[in-house]
Amino acid sequence: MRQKPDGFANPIYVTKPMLPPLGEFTSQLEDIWDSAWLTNGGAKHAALEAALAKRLGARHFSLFNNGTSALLVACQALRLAGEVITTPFTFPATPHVLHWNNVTPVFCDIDEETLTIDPAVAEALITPRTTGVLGVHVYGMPCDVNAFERIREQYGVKVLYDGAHAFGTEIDGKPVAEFGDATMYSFHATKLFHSAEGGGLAMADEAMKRRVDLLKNFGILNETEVIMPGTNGKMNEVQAALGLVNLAHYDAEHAARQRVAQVYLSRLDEIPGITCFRLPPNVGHSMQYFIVRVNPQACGVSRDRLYDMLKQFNVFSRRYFYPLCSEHNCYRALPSADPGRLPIATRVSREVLALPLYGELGEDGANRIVDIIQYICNGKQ
Ligand code: T4K
Repeated sequence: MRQKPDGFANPIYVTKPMLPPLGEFTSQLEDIWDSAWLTNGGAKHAALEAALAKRLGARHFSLFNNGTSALLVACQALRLAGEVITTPFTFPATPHVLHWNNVTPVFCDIDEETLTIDPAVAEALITPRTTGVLGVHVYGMPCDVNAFERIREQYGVKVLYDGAHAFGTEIDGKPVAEFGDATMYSFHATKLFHSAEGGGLAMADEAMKRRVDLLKNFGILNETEVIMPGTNGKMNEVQAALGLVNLAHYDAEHAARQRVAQVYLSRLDEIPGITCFRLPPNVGHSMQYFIVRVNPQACGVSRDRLYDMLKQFNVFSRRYFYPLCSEHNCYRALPSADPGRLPIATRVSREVLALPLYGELGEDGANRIVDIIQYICNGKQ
């Protein structure tokens, strides 16, 4: 057996937030101090909203304090009600926003290759109560947007995308923001582009943008008129300032992550039972996550064993998204949560592992992680 590789001296997590030189951020903070304007639609908010609309190719765009608020408000603005078809293979925020809007999530199985909701299965789940589809561009892999466009037109349902992982994702050169009624983005610290916490909503329709902007600020039209029951979803000036600084470093971080991913792609597939999740060549990659699927029979080691063993080398991978949302107590009683109806999602959730992906890891760090995985799998630990 090969010699045991050294573990890392410090913990290596699934991600490490991009942090700009501190001076760039403090210089933005000086503007905020000078203006004494901290939130409620200040200059930084306006600048970041405009910059991101351009960067993401969004016809209309609204900033939020986090991605979950953006999705909550999108459900309100699109007047989703009754049932909405969604994926169980996602972060819990996705079905939660439906629940908070008194909408029943209807879990739909995923496609084996794309890991996004299968449009044929989704179509079969449409009932007279269905008002929409909430698809997730999971790991930055776009849903079958053309199939859902047809479903939207044929059945008159809304199509909302959770694009929390899809900053920069393109299909045939077109940004994902161009598809569906709206797309949510998350700018959480764990995302490549982030504002510590933050989110955004790209929308096709100008009237929706007006409604969304009201809804995220309590429905306040002016000092004496509140025209709808809104919430507080506003991004503040400090978040927006961090976003502005980080946006300038986005391309460099994206390129650095591509170099890390290239190491994984070139070496991991050689390990029996490990398969890298690859995006098709017509999809521009968000570089948000690097995913492998573990086939325990071929590998000799289960996904969970690999996940546990990696910790002994100070590598903290993540099992995004296990368990499925449909397996959590708050959803498991729903008829659509029956694992028998979700065979692909159930199996895939037991195979996937997110490996560390961030620029600072470097090719050297990625090579060391591959050496460790090779050692664990070859030794059938
Ligand atoms: N839809 C989808 C599909 C999503 O994936 C998410 C969020 C949302 C909706 C909701 O968007 P937001 O409302 O959050 O904008 C993390 C993130 O908190 C969450 O934003 C993200 N998805 C999810 C996939 O990952 P956890 O519970 O895994 O986070 P945590 O605290 O375990 O962090 C993961 C690792 O990142 C840590 O092991 C270390 C590292 N880390 C984390 C933080 C917060 C750092 O190095 N520095 C940090 O500041 O949820």
